[in-house]
Parts: sequence; structure tokens; C-alpha cells
Amino acid sequence: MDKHQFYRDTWAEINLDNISKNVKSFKAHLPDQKIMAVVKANGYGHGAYQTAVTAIESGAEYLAVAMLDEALALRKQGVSEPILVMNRIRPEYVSLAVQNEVSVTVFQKEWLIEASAYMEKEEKPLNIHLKLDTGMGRVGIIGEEELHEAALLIRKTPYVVLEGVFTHFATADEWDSKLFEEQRKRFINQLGILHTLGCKPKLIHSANSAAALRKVEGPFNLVRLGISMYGLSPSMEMKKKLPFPLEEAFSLHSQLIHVKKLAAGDTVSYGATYIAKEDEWVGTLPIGYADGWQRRLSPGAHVLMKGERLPIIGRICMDQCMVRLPFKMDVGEKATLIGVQQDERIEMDEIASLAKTINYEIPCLISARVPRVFVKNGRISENMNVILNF
Ligand code: PMH
Repeated sequence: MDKHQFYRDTWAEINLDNISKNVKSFKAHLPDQKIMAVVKANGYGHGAYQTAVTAIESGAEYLAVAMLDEALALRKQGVSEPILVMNRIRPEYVSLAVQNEVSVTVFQKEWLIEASAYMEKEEKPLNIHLKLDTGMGRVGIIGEEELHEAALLIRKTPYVVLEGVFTHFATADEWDSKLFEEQRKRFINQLGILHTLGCKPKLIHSANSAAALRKVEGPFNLVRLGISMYGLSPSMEMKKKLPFPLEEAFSLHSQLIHVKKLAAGDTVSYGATYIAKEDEWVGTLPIGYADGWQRRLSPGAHVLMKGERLPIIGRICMDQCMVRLPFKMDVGEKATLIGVQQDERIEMDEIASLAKTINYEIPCLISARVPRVFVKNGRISENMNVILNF
């Protein structure tokens, strides 16, 4: 059995050509910056490996993930470019990072002390990126004293190379944010302190997609691109001010598995919340909340079939949901839940708004049950089916 094959009638299509276009657009927008492709959380649901390879082919030079497991998975699949783990790894796993040439994020002096106990026998250096908290309030070195201590410790810890220093913005996607400007200034100030302490990292980075789109100013030489590499705007506010078009890479599709005619008074799904007013054609799609097609999307969400917008009716079940059809359609008819059919489009932002969340969350939540079909150079290049990937 081919582990990449899939047998269900629901799939996500990942257009790698669009990811490539987006990376190239950023490269043209910021010719002096290196690009770090953020492929954590399975590439925001788009497939970490395929996205990473495409981003690298299109001009990115670095990769970033949230945790060591994600970095090791990429190494196992043969990715050899530099990878940064942006969250804390346990000090005892430091040799795994070294052996696999994975850079790690440091924001605690205790971590350096503990980790150094595991490093003495290592042949290769440990590359670290020092994370400074300038206002995100998540992780990072805060204040001058902590910064001094960390810098001195880094300098005297053997086998440690300060490859990078970075911070993360909390409000880069809000056009008039004061905090964004304050964070930028604090970071530049802290970089000055590090410099006087003799710390001169190769990479200095602060920008996420939003900051990269609006071109944050400073002595930075790398941007960490996540959401907009996938063709999505970091916020609705930024969407109106994009310096170049972004091409959405993720689309979601299914096919009718059943079609029936209801009579007035017949009901649909759990709770019988939908009641037919007249004779109506209804189709069943094999996608539900266990696939990340959230229950709260109905009522409200539509699907595209034969280029028309049709409403999902009744409650979304675990594996199925129902669509009101304008006329009888055949089992096997394609439905697009996110994406384009003819002149109609359902954007990720529409689904995010119905789910009362941000676009980031929607592809991340489309679960491993939904196979990914990758399109590269205009044709299907491969499939990913995690369920059969034993
Ligand atoms: N850098 C760090 C440290 C991040 O946490 C993220 C995204 C990015 C870069 C990329 O940001 P972008 O996708 O806006 O370009 N992290 C998250 C997060 O933790 N929750 O949502 C996005």
C-alpha cells in the first residue's frame, strides 16, 4: 500500500507555486534581507517539508520551527539548510541539537549554565539565537541587567556561538501601533548594549510577516516569514495596505457522497436545527469537525459547487456535513470549501471570520486526517497522508 495515497473524498490542495511566488515577492520587496521561512506547526498546516523545500528553492536561506521535534523531522527528511528552534528546548537535549546542526533559542542564563554541562564533549559548536523580550511578554531576556549577565555568560561558555539575536513584535499588524515603534527602539538599544559587550551576532532579526510587509527600519538582516509566505494577510488592517499581492496557497475540497430530496418538514443533522420549507435537494460531504471543519461554521459557511455558493445546513458532524443544493447533483460532484471555483471565491479570511478567529488558525486546525495534495510547476507533485504514514 502506498502510504502517500489516500482513499477519502476530502483533501487540501497546497499550491507550492504560490508559496514560491510569495517568497520571491518578499525577496524583491526586501532585497537586503535574508528570509527565514517559518514552517512550524506543519508549515501552518501546509506541509512543513514541502513548504521548506519550496521556500529554500525560491530564495529563503533559513528555516524556523517551534520545537526540536519539528526540526529533527525536517532533518530526517533530508533538509540540510540551517534551522532555528524558536521555543525553549530542554538543556539535556542540547547534544541532539548540536549533532543535527539545529540552532536553538536562548533567553535564560540558567539554561546556558545547565546546557553547558551537556556540551563539553561536543565537537561542533552550539549555535544560539538570543531572544530579547521588547514587549511581547512571552519569552525573552528583559532589562539591561539580564542582558549583561546573558551576554557575559555566552562569551565565556565554550562551544557556544551567538549566531543571532532577535525579538518578536506584538502589534506589527496594527498600522498605528505605538508599541510596535517602542519595541523597535528598545531592540535597537539592546543591540547597542550587546555590541559594547563584544557580542556581534551574524543575524539580527525582528520582523514577522507584518513587519516585513511594512519594512521595519533598523540594523536587521533577516525576516521571519510565516503567514504571508502562505499567501495570507497578517490582519484585515494589513490586507488593505499590502505592498504586493499575496497568493493563497491552501484550498480545501470535498466531493458529494450522497444526494437526496427532502420534503417540507424534513430535518437535517443533530438537533434537527434545519427544517426544509419545501422540496429541497440536499447533499452530504465527508468532512466534519474532526477534520478541523469546525462545528461553529454552520450556519454561516458556504461551499462552492459548479461555481455557485451553496449554504452548509444543519449542524456539522464529526465526519460529515450537509449542503443545500439548487438542483439534483451527482454523487462525486466536487465542492470547494476554501478556494476558487469559476468566478466565486471563499477566502481563508471568510472562514476565519465565521469561526471568530484569525486566518492563521484555520489551516493549522485542518487535521492530519485531511490528506494534502501538493501542486508544483502547475501539476500534482505529491500527496501526504499522515494517517497511512506508519
Ligand atoms: N517569529 C516568531 C517568534 C513567531 O512566533 C512567529 C509566528 C513568526 C516569526 C512568524 O510570524 P507571521 O506568521 O506573522 O509571519 N508565531 C505565531 C504564534 O506564536 N501565534 O501566531 C503566530
